[in-house]
Amino acid sequence: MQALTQNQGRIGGGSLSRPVNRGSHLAALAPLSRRRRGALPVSAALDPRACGAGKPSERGELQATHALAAPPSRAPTQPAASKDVKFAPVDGNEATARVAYAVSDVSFIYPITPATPMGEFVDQWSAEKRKNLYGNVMSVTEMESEAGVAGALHGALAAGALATTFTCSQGLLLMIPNMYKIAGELMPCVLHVSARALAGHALSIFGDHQDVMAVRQTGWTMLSSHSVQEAQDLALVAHLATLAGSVPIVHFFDGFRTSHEINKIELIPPEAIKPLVDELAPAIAAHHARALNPSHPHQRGTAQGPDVYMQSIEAANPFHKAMPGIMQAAMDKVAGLTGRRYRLFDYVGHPEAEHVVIAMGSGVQALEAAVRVQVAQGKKVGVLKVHLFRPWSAEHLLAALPQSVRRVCVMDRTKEHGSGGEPLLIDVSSSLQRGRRHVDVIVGGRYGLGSKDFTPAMAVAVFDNLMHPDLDDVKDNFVVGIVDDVSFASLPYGAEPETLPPGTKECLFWGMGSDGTVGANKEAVKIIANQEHMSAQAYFSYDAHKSGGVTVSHLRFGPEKIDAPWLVDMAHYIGVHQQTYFSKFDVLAGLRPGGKVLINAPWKTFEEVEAMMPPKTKTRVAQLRPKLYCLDAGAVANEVGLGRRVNMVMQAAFFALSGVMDIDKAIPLLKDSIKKAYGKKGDKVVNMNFAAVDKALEHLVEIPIPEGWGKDQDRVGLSEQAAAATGSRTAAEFLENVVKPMLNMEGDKLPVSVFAPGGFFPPGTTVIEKRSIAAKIPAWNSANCTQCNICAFVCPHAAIRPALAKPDELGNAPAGFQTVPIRGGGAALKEFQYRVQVSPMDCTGCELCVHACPDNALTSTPAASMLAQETPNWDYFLQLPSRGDLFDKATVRGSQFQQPLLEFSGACEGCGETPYVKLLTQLFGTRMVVANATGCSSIWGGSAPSNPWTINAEGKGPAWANSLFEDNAQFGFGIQTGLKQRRDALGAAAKVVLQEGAGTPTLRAALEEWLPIKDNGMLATTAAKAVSEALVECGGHGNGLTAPSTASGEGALAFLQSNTDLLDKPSVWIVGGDGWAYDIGFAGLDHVLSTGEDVNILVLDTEEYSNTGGQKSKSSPLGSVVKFAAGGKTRPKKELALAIMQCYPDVYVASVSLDANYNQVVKALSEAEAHKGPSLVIAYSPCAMHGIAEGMGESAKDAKVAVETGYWPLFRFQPGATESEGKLTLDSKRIKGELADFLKMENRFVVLQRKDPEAAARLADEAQQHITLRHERLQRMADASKKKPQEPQHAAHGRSPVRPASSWLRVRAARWPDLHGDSARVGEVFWQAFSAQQSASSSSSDEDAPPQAPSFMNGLRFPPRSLSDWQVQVAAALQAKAAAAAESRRRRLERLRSGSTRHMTPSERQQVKRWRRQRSFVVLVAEERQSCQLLGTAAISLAQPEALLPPPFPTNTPRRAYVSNIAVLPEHRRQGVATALLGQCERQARLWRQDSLWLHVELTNAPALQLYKELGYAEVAQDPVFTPQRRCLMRKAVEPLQCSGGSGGGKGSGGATNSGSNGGSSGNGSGGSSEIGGSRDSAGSAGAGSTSAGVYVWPELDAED
Ligand SMILES: Cc1ncc(C[n+]2csc(CCOP(=O)(O)OP(=O)(O)O)c2C)c(N)n1
Ligand code: SF4
Ligand code: SF4
Repeated sequence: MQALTQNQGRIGGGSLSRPVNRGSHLAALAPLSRRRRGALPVSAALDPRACGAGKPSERGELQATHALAAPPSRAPTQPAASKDVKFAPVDGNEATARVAYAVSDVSFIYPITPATPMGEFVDQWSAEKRKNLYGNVMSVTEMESEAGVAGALHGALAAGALATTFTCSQGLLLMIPNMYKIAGELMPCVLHVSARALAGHALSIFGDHQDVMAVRQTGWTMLSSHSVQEAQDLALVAHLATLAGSVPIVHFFDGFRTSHEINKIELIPPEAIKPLVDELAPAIAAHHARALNPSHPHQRGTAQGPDVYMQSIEAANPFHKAMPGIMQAAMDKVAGLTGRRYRLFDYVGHPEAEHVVIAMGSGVQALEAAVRVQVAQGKKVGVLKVHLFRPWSAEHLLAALPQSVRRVCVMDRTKEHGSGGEPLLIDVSSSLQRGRRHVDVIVGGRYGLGSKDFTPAMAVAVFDNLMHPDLDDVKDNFVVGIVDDVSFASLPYGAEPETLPPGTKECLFWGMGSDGTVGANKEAVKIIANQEHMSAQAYFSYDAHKSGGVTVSHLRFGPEKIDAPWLVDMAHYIGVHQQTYFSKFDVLAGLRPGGKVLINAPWKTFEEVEAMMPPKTKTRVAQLRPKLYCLDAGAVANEVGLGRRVNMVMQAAFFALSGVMDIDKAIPLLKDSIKKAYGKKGDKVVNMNFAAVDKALEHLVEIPIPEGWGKDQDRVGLSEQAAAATGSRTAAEFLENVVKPMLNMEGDKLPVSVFAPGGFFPPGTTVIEKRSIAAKIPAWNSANCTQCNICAFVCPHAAIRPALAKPDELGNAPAGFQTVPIRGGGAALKEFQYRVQVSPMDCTGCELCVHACPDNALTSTPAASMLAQETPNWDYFLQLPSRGDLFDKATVRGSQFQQPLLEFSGACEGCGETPYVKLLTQLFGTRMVVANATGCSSIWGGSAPSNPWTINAEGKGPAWANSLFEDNAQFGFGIQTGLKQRRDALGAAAKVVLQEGAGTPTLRAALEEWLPIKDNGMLATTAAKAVSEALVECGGHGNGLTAPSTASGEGALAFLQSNTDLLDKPSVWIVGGDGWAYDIGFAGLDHVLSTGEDVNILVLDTEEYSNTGGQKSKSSPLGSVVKFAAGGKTRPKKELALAIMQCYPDVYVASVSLDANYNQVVKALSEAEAHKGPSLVIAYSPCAMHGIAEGMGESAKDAKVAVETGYWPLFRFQPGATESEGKLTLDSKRIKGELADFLKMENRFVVLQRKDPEAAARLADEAQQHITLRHERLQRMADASKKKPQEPQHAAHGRSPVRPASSWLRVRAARWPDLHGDSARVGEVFWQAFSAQQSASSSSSDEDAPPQAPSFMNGLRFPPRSLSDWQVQVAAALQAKAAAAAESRRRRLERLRSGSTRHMTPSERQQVKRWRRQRSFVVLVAEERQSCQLLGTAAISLAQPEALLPPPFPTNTPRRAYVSNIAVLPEHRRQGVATALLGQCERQARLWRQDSLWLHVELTNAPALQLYKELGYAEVAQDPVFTPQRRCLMRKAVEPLQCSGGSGGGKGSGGATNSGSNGGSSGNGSGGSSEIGGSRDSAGSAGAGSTSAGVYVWPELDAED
C-alpha cells in the first residue's frame, strides 16, 4: 500500500507553521499524553506580530491598539494539571461544553437543536456548583432568544468577562447584528456552533453549513472540527486563540453527526488546561483593562461620520491577519498537551497527489476513508481538510496543497442559490488564482445538506468524477447523495467499500420513540467503550414523531478508534424491537450477508416469521441468509413486572448474540449498570431488571431458515402493509410517490423530480400512516354511554369520534357496527342512530378518553382483538356523511359532530396541545389560516410527510404555515393584513359591479347581501357561497388582473371571479407554545396585540420548551425543575394574561384548561373568534415533559387539580370600549385544596422535593402565596366587573338613547359596522331591549304575566358572552318556553281569538291590557344557518305574546318581532313560509287591535320585495329607525280583531280606547274600543301614531332548502 502523507513537510517547514518559542516560562507545562510532541508557547501567539502574518506597517498600527492593554488582574487559582489520561464515550456537544465550562466565567444560553445540550451541560454543572479553572462557578443565564443572548454576551464581554455561548441555525442568524459588534470591538469570545441547516423551504434540525456560512462575513474567526475528538480539542484551541488574538471565534462542528455522535475520545482534564490558560494571563488582563469601567472610562459604540468610519474598520486588520498564526500556535500548544496535532489545513493522501478534494466538517472523514481505499489502489489522490475557514489564509492553503495537484474539487456542505459557487469553492478558486498556482480544473460539489448521509462510496464517486479521463467531462456544480433528475447534477455512486478498521462490529436497532431502545443502547455503548482496547461509536436517527416514532440506532464497536461519521449499512447485528416494524419496514436493508437478526416477537417457527415478512424482507432473507432469532420480550418484561419496558430484555439478548463482548463478562457489567441506573428506585426495580436480563437469555429462540428456502424471492415495490393501509381512501399520486416511501423510511431514495419546489405538502397525509402503536385500544359499551362526546373531545389524535347514521344507511354496515338511537336533539335527529367509533390503527392507546368518560363506557382492550374488530367499522364510519350541521358546533357535544380537520398527528401519546387545536378546526376549520410558531405544534403539525391538517369533503380545511420560532405573531399579522387588503379590493370590486350594474341580477343580489357581512366570520360563508355560484353563472370575464378601483364593471366582475377563494371570511389563528409567546416571540406578540387587528392567538402553554426537551420558559412555574433551571425555577411564572389585560383593554383574553372545563374552552375559543379585534387564549397543556406520576392517560386529573387548587385559573376577559368597561369572568371561582396537592402529582416538582426538600418547600410556599394573591386579584377584577353599571338609566324622557350603554352592547355594536351598517343604532336597540327588561322586571308582579325579564332573561345569561352564544340561547329558551306553555297558550289564544272576553280569566284580561300598553320588542339576529333555522321557529313563537319582551323602546318604532328565514328561501318555499309566518304576525297584530302590520325589510332585494308586495304589503318609506340604504318599511292594513260586546278598533279607527284603567292616547285613531282594548302606550308616546305591529324581516342567508 502506498503510504499516506499527513501534514507534509512543506506545511511544517515554512515560517507560517513554525511559531516562535518565546515563552520559556511555559516550558513547565505538564505533558498530558504519551504522544506529546514539542510544547509551543501560547504567549507567542498573544502578539499578532509574533506570527509573522502582519506587514511592518501593520505592526505599527497594532502597537497603537495594544496600548489599551493593562497588567494582569487575575491570579491563577487552580492546582497544577492532572496527568491522568481518560478515555470516555461522549458526544460532540459534551466534549465541547466541558472545555467551554472550564475556561469561561459567564454563559448566556438559549435552546436550539442540536446545540441545546451544550447549554444544558453548563447549566447542570453550574447548578452543581462545579468550579471552572478560575475557581468560579460559571454564571449561566437563559435569555429570551439568541438575539438576547448575543446582546448579553456583548455586554458581558464589554464588562471584561470571559463569556461564551452555544447555538446554531436560526439562533446563529439572530446573533448576527451583535456578532458584528463583538468582532468590531475585538472582544475575545468563543461561540460554539453545532452547525445546522437553515429554515428556507422547510425547517430542518439537521446538520450542514448553511448557518455558519451566513456569518462568515461578520469578522469572527471560524474554526471547523471534524469529529468528536476534534470538537473537544479545537474548542480548547478556539478559547486559547481568542484570548491570544482578541478576535472572537466561531468554533463549529456538524450538527447531529458530530454533536450527537457518541464516540470514545481522549478527554482533556480541565486541570490540564490550566497552565495553558495561565500563560494567557496577560491577554486576560488586557481584556479586563479594555472593559467598561468608571475608574478608567472610555467610550465605545460611537456614531462615526464618513471622515473616520472607514479608517476605523481598517484599523483592526492586524488582529485578523494575525489570527492564522495565532490559531496555529494554539493548535500546536494543544498538540503539546495531547499529542494530537492539527493544522489550519490538514492534508491526507498521496504525497504526489494529482487529484485533491478540499472539504470541511465531518464529511472529510468519508473522503479520507475513500482516499485510503484509492491510494491503496495506486491512485494519486488526497484530501485537504479545512480547519481555519476565517480568516481565510490562502498562503496556508497553498502551502498545504501538494505541488503535484492538477485537479481540485471543493465540496461544500451548503447551498447558495444564485451564487457563482458555494463559499469554500470560491475561496479556494480565488486562492489558486491569486496565488498563481496552476491547476487544470477546479470544480465544486455539494453534499450532506440537512444531514444527508455522506459515505465513502459517495466520496469515491467524487474522486471518480475528478479523475474522469476527459477533462471536459469532469462534472462541476454537482451534487452527491441524491438522485437529481431535474437539473441532472448528481453523481452516481456504487457500493460501499470496506473502510472500517479490522474487527469493527456494526449493529442496527429498530426501536420506537420512548420505548427505551435508545437509552439502552447508550448504556451498552458506555459498558463496551469503558473496556480497555475497545472503541465505540453510536449515532441515533429519529423520524418526525414526538413519540411512538421510529428510532434507528447505528452502533459500531471495535478494537481500534472508529471515525466513521456515516450510517451503518453493513450490520453484523440487527435488533428489531417492535414486532410491527418487521412487517412494515425494510428492516434488513442494512444487514451484511450472514448477519444476525433478533426480532421482538413471540414467533417460534420459521413459518410464523415468514407469515409476517413483507416481500422485500423475504428477498433479503433469501439473499443474505441471516441467522434469525425471536424473543418475546413483551412477555418476559411482563413476567418480571416491567410491563411494556422491553429494553433490558432486548439488551441482554444483544450482548448474547452480537459477539461484541464475551457474554460472561457482559452480563455482570450490565447488572452493574442496572444498579447504577435504578439503585435509587429501590431493590425491587433493580431485581426486576436483573430478572429481565436472566430471563431474556432463557427465552431466546433461534429460527433456522429451511434449506433451499427463498430461491425464487424477488424484490417488489411498496410493502403490502402500506398498500393495505391506504385502501380505505384513494391515495393521490403525491401520497403514493412521495409520502409513502418517506413513511417507509425510504425517503433517501426519492429523486428530486417528485418534490414540489417551495416545500409544499398536501393536506391530510397522516391518514395513510396507520402507525398501529397502541397496546390497548378503547372498546365502547353502548349501554353505559350517555352520548356526551367527551371521549372525542379529549382525544389528542382524533382517533375516536361519534358516528351518526340513518337506519337505511346501516344496511351495509359491518356486523360489529352496533348503534343505538341518538339521545336528545328533538325531531330533527330522531331518525338517527349513534355510535362511538375508534380508529384502531390511529389510536395511540393513551387512555385519555377512557379516563375522561364520565359514564364508564370505554374500556382499554388489547389491541390485537380491537384491530381485527374495529378496522372495518372505522372504514365504514368514514363513508358516512358528516352531519355536523345538525348541531350547534359551539357546544362540547356539538363540536364533536364536526369533522376534525386535524387528525392523527405525531404528538406524544396523550399530548395536551393537540385537543385545543383539533377543537379549533372543528369550530372554524374550513376558513382557518394558521401561523404556527416553531415548537411541538409545528413538529407534530408539520413534519413532512406527516401532515395532520386535513380537509373536508368539499376540499376545505385549514391552511397552515410555519415561518420561524421568533416571528410567528408578526407572520400571522402579515397574513391577516395581506388577506384583509386583498379582501378589501374584493369589496371595492363588488361595489363597482353594483354601481355599474354588471353581472346578473342574481349576482348583484348576492353581492348586496355579501358586502355588508363580508367580514363577519359567522355570516359570510353562506353569502360568499351564493356570490361564488352567481359568479360562475356570469361566465368568463377576462383574467381579472385589472385593478378594481379603476376598472369597469366587467373588469371588477373578472376580478371577483379570479378571487372567489377570498369571499369567505378567513379566521386567522396564530398558534404557538409558551416559549414562543412568553419569550422569544413576546415582542411580536405584544406588538400584534397592540394593533387592534382581528387576529386570534392561541398559546399552547406547556410551561416549558417542550420541543427541545423541556427547557425553562418564563411560563415555567416557581419550583419546577426544568432544563436550564436544574436547581428548580426560583422566579414565578410570568402572568402573560394579566399583563395583556393591563396593557391592552381591547384584547379579548382567556385562560383555559380543556381537561378541567370543557365548556369554558369552547366558549372562550368561540368568543375569541367572534371578537372583532385581537384575542389571546392561553391554554394549559399537559405535556409528557411534566412527568405526570400516573402517566399521560391521567393528565386530565392533574389538569383538574391544577384548576381546583388555583394553580391554573380559568377566566375570560371581554374587552370594553374603554379600559374601565372590560369585563372579567372568573370561571374557576373557588380555590379548593392546596397547591401541594397538585405539586405532588408531577415529577417536575417532585424532583426538587427529593433533591432539595428545603428549597422545594420554600418555593412551594412562595408559589402558594403567589397563587393566592393572583386569585384574589382576579376575584377583585371579576367582582368589579359585576358591579359595573350594567347600563345607564333608561332614557325614558325622550333623551337620545345614544349614551354609554353596557360595555358589551357598545363593543358589540361598534364591531358590527358591516353587519348592520348603522352600528350605533343597533347598539341603542339592544340597549333599549335590555333596559326594557330591567325596568319591566322590577315593576311586574303579576304571576300570570308574560315571562319577562329578569326571569326570562336569567335563563339566557344576559348580557350575552357572545352574540352567537346568545342567539342560540335566546332561540333555545324561546323554544323551550313555547313548548312548555304550548297547551295553555293554545287554549288561551283560542279564547282570545274568539274575540270574546267572556272566556277570559281576570288575569288574562289584565294581561291583554298590559300587552296593549306594551310595545313588544325582540331582537334576534341570525348569524348562521343553524341559528337562522332556530330563529325561524323562534320567530313564529315570537308572535305568541308571552315570548315578547316588554316596552318601552323608541317611541316612533312600530312594535315588531324580528323574524328570519323568509327573504332568500328557495323560490318554491318563499311564498309558503312567508305566508305562514307573516300570517301569524298579522293575526297577532289583529289581536293587538292594530290596524296595520309593518314590515321592516332589511337587505332588501328585488325578489323579496316582490313577494311581500304579492302578500299585500306596500312599500311605504325608508325605515324610521334604521335608515341606511337597502332597508325599507312596508305596510299592510289588517283588520283589528273585533271582540264581542265591544265596538272594536277597525281599520282606520286608530288605537283602541282603554276600557280599563290604562288610559292613554290612541295614536292616530280615535275610535275603537273594546273590553280588551287598551292604550297603545302608557307613556303616551305612540309617536308615529299608527296602530301597528311590526315585523322585522331578516333574510335567511343560505339559499338551501
Ligand atoms: C431562533 C430559534 N431559536 C431556537 C429555536 C429552537 N426551538 C424550536 S422550538 C423551541 C421551543 C418551543 O417551545 P414552546 O414555544 O414552549 O413550544 P412547545 O414546544 O412547548 O410546544 C425552540 C427553543 C428555533 N427554532 N429558532
Ligand atoms: S386511547 Fe387516546 S388516542 Fe386512543 S382513542 Fe382514546 S384518547 Fe384517542
Ligand atoms: S407538547 Fe409535550 S406531550 Fe405534546 S408533543 Fe410536545 S412533548 Fe409531547
